[in-house]
Amino acid sequence: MIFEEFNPMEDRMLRIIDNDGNVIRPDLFPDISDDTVAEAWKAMFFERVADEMAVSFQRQGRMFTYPPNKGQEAIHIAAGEVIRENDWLVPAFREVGVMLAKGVSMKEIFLYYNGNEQGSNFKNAPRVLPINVPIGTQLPHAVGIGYSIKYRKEPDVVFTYIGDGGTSEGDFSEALNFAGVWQVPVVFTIQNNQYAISVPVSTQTRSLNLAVKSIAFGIPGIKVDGNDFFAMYLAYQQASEHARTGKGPVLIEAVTYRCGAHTTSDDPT
Ligand SMILES: Cc1ncc(C[n+]2csc(CCOP(=O)(O)OP(=O)(O)O)c2C)c(N)n1
Ligand SMILES: [Mg+2]
Repeated sequence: MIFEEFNPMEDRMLRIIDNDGNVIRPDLFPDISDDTVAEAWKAMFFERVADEMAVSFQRQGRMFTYPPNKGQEAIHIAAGEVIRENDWLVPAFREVGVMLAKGVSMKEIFLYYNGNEQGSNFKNAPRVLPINVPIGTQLPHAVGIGYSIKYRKEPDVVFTYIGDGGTSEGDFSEALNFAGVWQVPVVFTIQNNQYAISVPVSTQTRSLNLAVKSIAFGIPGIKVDGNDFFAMYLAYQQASEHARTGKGPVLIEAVTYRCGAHTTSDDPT
């Protein structure tokens, strides 16, 4: 299990490929077919293009505020390859790729960012909650769904998302506490894109890293290179297996970088 080797107290980060794409941990390389890798690359590329289109539509005055996903695709598509049809997705607002993988359409996402309520009515994507902008409030919902899965003895897992800044919200701690106490099947991902609007992580928290926050709640946590598709795939495989087999929740810190503005309404300079 990677959770023992990458104890967040030691501030180690799971990486399988280096920045040039060389495999640096062949022993950890996930069991994944060439077809799946090709499919994942296409999905990342699709997300990137769709995302750039959304920013462009906003700049043309054809869409309202939009939070770009650029740079965070490996996290989303690794989750998309692992998440099952009956698993739940409880998103924040910067996970377009996972939503697409669950069957949400780009049309629905564009409708949402045009302020049309039909953009939260996912016709072909059951078990996906709407985009959630009030920071952190999605996590208690994810834990509640996890509780119901456990109560009904179903084999499903909840995938939920929050940003680095969101970890300072009370909802984060409340959700992780209940998840730990109840041992619910929830995989929490912190997308650490280094900033909360313009607040860097260094002024957000004095914590050694964000994965280490799991320890106080008695649940496994792991810091992963969020730009390394294979590392994220392995982390999601093992975390969802852990949750699905009744061993309780997992907290993944996915270290990435927000390449775009916080939203199209913000000035990244
Ligand atoms: C409760 C609440 N407070 C403030 C905001 C305004 N707000 C929107 S996004 C954001 C920062 C979020 O940063 P982070 O959690 O790191 O996620 P990221 O945007 O980087 O994906 C803030 C403060 C909000 N939406 N909800
Ligand atoms: Mg952030």
